[in-house]
Order: sequence, then structure tokens, then C-alpha cells
Amino acid sequence: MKIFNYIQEVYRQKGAAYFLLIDPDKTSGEKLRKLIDVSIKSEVDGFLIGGSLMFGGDLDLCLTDIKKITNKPVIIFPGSVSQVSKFADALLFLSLISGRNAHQLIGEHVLAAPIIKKYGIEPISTGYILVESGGKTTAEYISNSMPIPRNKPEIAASTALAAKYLGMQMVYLEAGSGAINSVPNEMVKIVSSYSEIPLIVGGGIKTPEDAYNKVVSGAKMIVTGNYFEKEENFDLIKEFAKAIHTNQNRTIIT
Ligand code: 1GP
Repeated sequence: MKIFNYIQEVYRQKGAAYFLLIDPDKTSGEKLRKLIDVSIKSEVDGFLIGGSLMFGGDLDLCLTDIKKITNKPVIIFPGSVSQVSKFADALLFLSLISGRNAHQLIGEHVLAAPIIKKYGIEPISTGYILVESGGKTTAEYISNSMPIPRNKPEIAASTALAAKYLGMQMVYLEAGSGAINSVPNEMVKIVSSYSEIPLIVGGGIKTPEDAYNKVVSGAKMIVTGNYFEKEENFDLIKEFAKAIHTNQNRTIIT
């Protein structure tokens, strides 16, 4: 089954999919193994690997370590072409559609496309929309782009609709990793109902209630990263999964 079809199956059956974002800079070795183990037991649906900036982490090692433990999908969440790896199942082929920087809209993609083809990994065409979140995030700084203001859901909705008309498979509404405020629920609601494209929502989600609110507002996939970089929070992964899987309790067969 293609990974995009798997994601669709998950949200059709469970209400929404829950993916954990792992930054190889922050989580590796024994801590990574423990995180994956707890995630599997907690019914996490898959993993995103990568980020806006890789400092010293080993992406290939992170991917192969995860693949040794689980057959849940492992998807690259690339900050740049340097984060394309043959060890992943798929890659979010992200175009920064909230920005007007040609390199982030199409430049990196031209460089990455032949590598993705050579490796045979599945690209999932995704419109990436940065939303203002109360402070400058790494994603905003590195992409050198202006996020959509929090109180302008109509701009986000029009951008998501444009992504749909361009043939993109998903839209990622992103507050940025470690954001002070997650994407407003009202914005999720308006964007999902207006554009009718499956929405990934992430950035700054720190409670199961916030994750749940995004799902009832229309998100089809929730991503958390930062919060589970601390081992003392690992026990709460199952609470997030329960909150996100609003149609529970059915198991998805890959
Ligand atoms: C970042 O949306 C993801 O790109 C996850 O954000 O690390 O804030 O959970 P957090």
C-alpha cells in the first residue's frame, strides 16, 4: 500500500492520523529506541524524520534504527535536499506556498526529484503553510519567509485551495517546531472546510486537548515533535493518540 493511501485509510477509520516528528539531532540511540517502543505500544501511526535544520544528527542512522524496530511508515520531513535518504518509505515533497521564495517553492524540488526517483521513495506532494505563532521559529528564519498572520484564516484557506487546484495531495498547516501557540482552531476549521484538502497540523501542540481540538476542527493528521524530546513525557504519547483517534479503536492494516 502506498504511504499516502495508508494515511487516508488511517484517518477514514480512526478520525485522524498521529505522527511523531523525530529530529535526529535531539533523539538517537537508546532514547530513540525507547521512544519508538512507547510509540508502537501507544498506537502512533507513523513517524516523520527531519526538520528545518540538521546540526549534527545522522538521518540515515535514525531511519535505519527505526526500521529495525517497526514497520510503521517512516516519512522524511525535509528541510532541504540534503535530507533525502533511501532508507525512508516516503518523503513529504513540501513546497512552501505561504512564502514567495522561489527556491522553497520549486528550486529544492528540482534538485531533489532525480534523487527521489533513483531511490524509489514515494513523494507526497504537500503544500506547506507557515502560520504566525507568537515568536520567530526556526522554520520561519531558515525559510526566510513571512508566515500567514494568525487572524487571517481567509489567506490560509485561499492558499490551501490553490494547493488543491495545483494537484497537491495534502496541506501542512505549520506553526513551527516549538511554537509558543499552535495553529488557531478557527483557522483549521475554515481552511479544512473551504479547501477540502487533507490537512496536517503541527507546531506547538503540547496537550492532548489541543490535539483533539485540531481534529474536531478538521485536521486529518496531527504531528508532535518537541514535546516528546523529553523522556519524562513519553508516558503521555498514548493520551495524545487516544485524543487524536476520535473514531477509535480500529487497527489499520498496512
Ligand atoms: C514541526 O509541526 C512539527 O514542524 C511539530 O512541532 O515540535 O512544536 O511539536 P512541535
